[in-house]
Amino acid sequence: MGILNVTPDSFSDGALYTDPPAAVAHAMRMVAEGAGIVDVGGESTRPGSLPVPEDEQIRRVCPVIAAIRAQDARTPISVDTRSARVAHEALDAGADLVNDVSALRDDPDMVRVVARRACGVVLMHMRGTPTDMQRGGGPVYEDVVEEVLAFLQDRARWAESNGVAAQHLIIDPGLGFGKRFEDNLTLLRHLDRFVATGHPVLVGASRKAFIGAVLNQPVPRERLEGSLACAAIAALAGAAIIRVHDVDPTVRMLHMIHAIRNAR
Ligand code: HH2
Repeated sequence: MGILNVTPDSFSDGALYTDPPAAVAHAMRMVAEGAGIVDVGGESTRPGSLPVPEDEQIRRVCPVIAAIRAQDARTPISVDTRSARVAHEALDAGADLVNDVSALRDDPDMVRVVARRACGVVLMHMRGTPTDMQRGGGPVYEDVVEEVLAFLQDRARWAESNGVAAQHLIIDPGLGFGKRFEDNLTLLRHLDRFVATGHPVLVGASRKAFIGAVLNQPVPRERLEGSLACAAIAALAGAAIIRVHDVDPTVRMLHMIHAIRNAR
């Protein structure tokens, strides 16, 4: 999954793709490099960020989604939003799935939209809100794997009981969203527990602050090697979708893993 942030303020690539032609060109480049999904977002959810009004999100993402769809009829497009109205408009513009970092909690209408449209939906774990989730270094967990797993299973059951088909659900431990630095490493180490639920697992580690903490690298764009290590661990654990900024090196790394795993 290649990331396309149509935002002025995303933590690592803010303002690079606010111009629609530049956004579409970046999407096409990621597809050419091997991205199997393009994730289009109009709201940064970095720690400390504030919500973006729905009209503004729609203005940012819908023309870009429509333009990508016009150039490429095949590659699935997801819309990264917590808003039902943004999801609805994005699906009308040509998106195929909804990536909701609130796991359908923020907008009471979201579950109806994804159930009615019968589209895929990512349920992500987050403790707190983007605005407050990393205050004081992040919340404290007794057992982060058990707690995140229980949350995601609970949200999946709730979505199913509200009409979302089980086969449309994707789960995501939400690296960096209300986690202490070491929680992110623990979640990656025990990703097999999430895979064992039977739901496809999405992992988004790309360029995040915990990688910067391990490698002592404050600049997000300089965190490629750490991001590749996380992606490799996620792939080996059986993650179905890896959300990344740097598609080309990630795809090449995954091809190499695939070749080794298919050797006699
Ligand atoms: N991470 C970010 C945004 N959306 N969605 C899912 N499902 N999983 C993630 O880990 C995830 C996500 C944050 O990364 P990015 O989009 O690069 O930054 P920003 O929120 O600042 O736009």
